[in-house]
Amino acid sequence: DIRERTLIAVKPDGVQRRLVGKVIQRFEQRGFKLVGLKMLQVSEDILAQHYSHLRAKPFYPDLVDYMTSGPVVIMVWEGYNVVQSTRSMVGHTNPVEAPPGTVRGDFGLHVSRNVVHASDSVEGAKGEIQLWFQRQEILNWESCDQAISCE
Ligand code: YYY
Ligand code: MG
Repeated sequence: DIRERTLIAVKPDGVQRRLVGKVIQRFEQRGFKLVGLKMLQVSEDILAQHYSHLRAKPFYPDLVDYMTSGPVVIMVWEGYNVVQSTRSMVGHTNPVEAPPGTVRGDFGLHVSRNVVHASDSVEGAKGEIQLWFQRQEILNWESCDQAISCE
């Protein structure tokens, strides 16, 4: 599906370390289309929904502290197989296991400071995009290189 979408976020450590541009550049270069982008201070409420599957984990309180420690940049990216492709570009959750060339493998040091978030399934992405974005914040623009980018 060429209209597949995913939610990508540069987490507070990535913003603090001035990695926002580098992260965006990777997905642009790969050929994906940016259709939503904003910077915000995350609330505990939205985080509790976003990470509801992790609420019982021992690291959850630290995860909340980390994710609310400063602004994040959240984005919606669109394109063919964007969920799977961006997951592989982001790399394993634990940067130690993420190969060089991936965002976490190139920029991350520790599982609790792993620079970015990326949705892990098409269904999950739909829910996350609804949670983080209003409908009118996502732009359906046509790119001039459609033939090249398989749109
Ligand atoms: O999707 P992904 O971010 O790769 O991993 P998840 O299993 O969804 O965990 C979300 C988030 O939780 C992870 O990016 C860092 C944090 N975390 C942690 O701090 N310590 C762990 N042992 C596992 C996950
Ligand atoms: Mg996840």
